[in-house]
Amino acid sequence: MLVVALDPPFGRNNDKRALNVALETSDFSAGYKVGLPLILEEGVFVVREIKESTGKPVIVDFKLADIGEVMLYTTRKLLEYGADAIIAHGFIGVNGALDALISESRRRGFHLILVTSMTHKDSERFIDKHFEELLRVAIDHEVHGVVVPATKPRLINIARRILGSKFKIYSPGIGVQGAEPGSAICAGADYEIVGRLITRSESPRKAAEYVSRTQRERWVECHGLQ
Ligand code: 3DU
Repeated sequence: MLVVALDPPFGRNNDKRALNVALETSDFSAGYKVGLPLILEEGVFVVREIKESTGKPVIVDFKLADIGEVMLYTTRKLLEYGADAIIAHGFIGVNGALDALISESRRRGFHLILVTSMTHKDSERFIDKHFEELLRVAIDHEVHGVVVPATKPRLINIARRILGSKFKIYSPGIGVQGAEPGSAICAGADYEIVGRLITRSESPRKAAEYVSRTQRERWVECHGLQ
């Protein structure tokens, strides 16, 4: 249920590498998310290093939003470096853009995850106005999952209702951005994406253990034992 977002800097003096944080937290993490900050800091080889050392999948989050050809080239490169999943913006649309990634994900078997809302304030002005249409893009093209913020549990409820159980919901915004660990799981998310609460803590292992335990407790409270 926990995906650790490995965004630098790590620790108080940026004294750790992403791999150390990944290894410390791997008992509690279902996977890792890396973005441009880490790849610019440590190089793209870090994707395979994390994947092979932890045995966990790595989601590469460039929030792609470009013409299909450019997103396809970027994605193929990232797959060469070991990416298991790619995050793209739903708002870019399918024709001439996401269609390239959708067919490549079917061909190559990587997971495509679409952003349908974001945590920052102005997501309401633009992206959120099309939230349900973006969910529809995910359904119509049978992508793996969507990103819906933990800070907007109402949207997670709506997404779960519309998507059913076939699609994964990934929710960032836990900890520093204000949502409580377990709250998105309670609202219907499959995974909580957690960065600084874990990566900047004195002990990433203890922080990840705390998040994971809280998620399990909240799961039982909200959904029963199942
Ligand atoms: O706030 P944190 O340190 O837990 O990091 C959250 C991560 O989730 C970070 O990698 C960011 O790129 C991603 N994310 C959001 O924070 C908000 C969004 O709407 C989408 C992704």
